[in-house]
This record gives sequence, structure tokens and C-alpha cells, in this order.
Amino acid sequence: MAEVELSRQGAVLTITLNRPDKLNAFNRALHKGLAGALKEARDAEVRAVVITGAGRGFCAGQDLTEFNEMPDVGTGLRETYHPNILAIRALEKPVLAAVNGVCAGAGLSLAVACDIRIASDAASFVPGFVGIGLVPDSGGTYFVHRLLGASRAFEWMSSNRKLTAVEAHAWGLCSEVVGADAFLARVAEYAAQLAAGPTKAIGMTKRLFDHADHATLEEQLELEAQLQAVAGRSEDFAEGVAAFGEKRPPQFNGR
Ligand code: T3D
Repeated sequence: MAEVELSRQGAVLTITLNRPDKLNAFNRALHKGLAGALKEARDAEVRAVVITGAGRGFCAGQDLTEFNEMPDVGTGLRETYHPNILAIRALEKPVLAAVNGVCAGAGLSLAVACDIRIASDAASFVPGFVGIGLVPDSGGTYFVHRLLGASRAFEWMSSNRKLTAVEAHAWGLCSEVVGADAFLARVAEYAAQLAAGPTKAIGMTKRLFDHADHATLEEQLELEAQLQAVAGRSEDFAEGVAAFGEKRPPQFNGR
């Protein structure tokens, strides 16, 4: 059984974490499989990526029965979690976390590192780390405080309170909650819509928002100008303007 399964539907690559008996908790093999999948996601033919979990979990974070696989916790994080989190941010295309079930610890960090989260109403969100005496890692502090604000982020991450999908939505942690029966269809629809977009412009929008987190206004204006010059030379921009003039929907090709 592969710890990570890949499937393609047109320009959508779906990455399924596949250790359902352990709620898809991370071990070395899962990290390796995810790293390979994120490499495949760089293929220009892939224009949207979905990350989800097999069975009733999204991901329960570090496999607590396999801690001792790691030389030490810090080294383990640097060797395994960090490259995958950075690879998600480096992908110049949208990455959708389809949170099908419980999402805890570094599984939560993985979800919040993605660009968009939609949740099944069967999903829940659990800080996890504090429950076993650890600090949030794998980007959990970086992304959660941006999504929730420092005060709520600290209160939540230091409480280990389990949030339902509906609560997570109310907090802005996910953008949509879908009934479990309709979840797969909605994920497919959303991903296909993302994949049909002007991928280059969407990818550069992602880069701009990441840059805005640490840039001055002057630096941000400059990067916007540079990337707009690139977007302005794209086939999708030509198509977008032509379609507007011809009063028809654009057919973007991602180039
Ligand atoms: O060294 C380093 O790299 C440090 C990195 C740390 C990163 C981290 O992620 S630290 C945080 C680790 N994660 C957790 O602490 C979460 C532990 N799990 C839970 O708190 C609960 O399982 C959940 C809240 C996620 C779900 O609860 P529930 O009641 O829905 O399910 P359950 O019955 O607890 O779990 C179902 C099975 O999955 C169960 O196995 P069993 O009894 O049926 O054979 C359980 O042991 C297993 N499972 C759940 N989480 C993990 C796990 N097995 C290994 N590792 C897990 N993290």
C-alpha cells in the first residue's frame, strides 16, 4: 500500500495521504511520498493541486508511535516537514486542502500551508501539539496567526480545543463547509474551476500575497509591477481581453 496516492483528473492532481488506520499520521514514508507528489505537482500540465486524506481523517500530525525514527525532533522537522511545507508555498499554482476529516498537529499545519481549505462537515480541527507538551511546528504558528490573528491563534493553539468544521468556517480557518455526502463532488468542481483559471496569474498572485507578509509598501508595489509585466505578456491575458471584447467566457490555457 502506498502511503501517498496520486491521481489526475485533467489538469487537477489529487494527492491522497493514505494511512487511514492512523488517521494519515506522518511517518517517514508518508513524508517521502508527499515530497514525490509535490515534485509531480510542478509539472506544467498540472494547474491545480488537491491534498486530502483517505478514510475518516485528513491527517493527525506526527505518528506518535514513530517519534523514535527521528534523530532528534528539530532535525526530523528540518529533514521532513520543512521541505514539504516550503514546496507547497513554492508551487505557482493553487493548492486546495480538502479537509475530509480530523486534522490535528502537523496535519493542521499542512492544511493551513495550503492556499484554500474546504472542509467536510465531518471534519474537525485540533491543535494537537499542546496536548502532548510540544509547540506548534511545521509552519503552524506562521500560518495560523495570519489566518486568525495573534490573539485568537494563541488562545486556540494553547488550548487544544477541537473545532468543528462549522466553527472553523466561522473563524475563517476554512472558506467553505460541505455536507459529507456532497464533499467529493464539490472538491472536484472547485478544483476543476481552479484548474481552468489563468494559472500563471493565479500563481503570481500567490507569490505576491506571500511577499506582502514581510514587505514594505514600496517593495510590494515594485513586485506587483514586475509580475504584472509578466502577466501582461501571457497568452491568458490576451485571451482574457479578447473574450471580454467578444462577450464570451475566456478559455485560459495557463500560459
Ligand atoms: O518529531 C517530530 O517530528 C515532532 C513533530 C510533531 C508534529 C506533530 O504533529 S505533534 C502532534 C501529533 N498529533 C497528535 O498529538 C494528535 C493525536 N491524536 C489525537 O489527538 C486524536 O487521535 C485525534 C483528535 C486526531 C482524533 O481523535 P478520534 O477520537 O477521532 O480518533 P482516535 O480514536 O483517537 O484515533 C483513531 C486511530 O488513529 C487510533 O488507533 P486505534 O486505537 O484505532 O488503533 C489512534 O491511536 C490513531 N492515531 C490518531 N492519531 C495518531 C494515531 N496514531 C499515531 N499517531 C497519531 N498522531
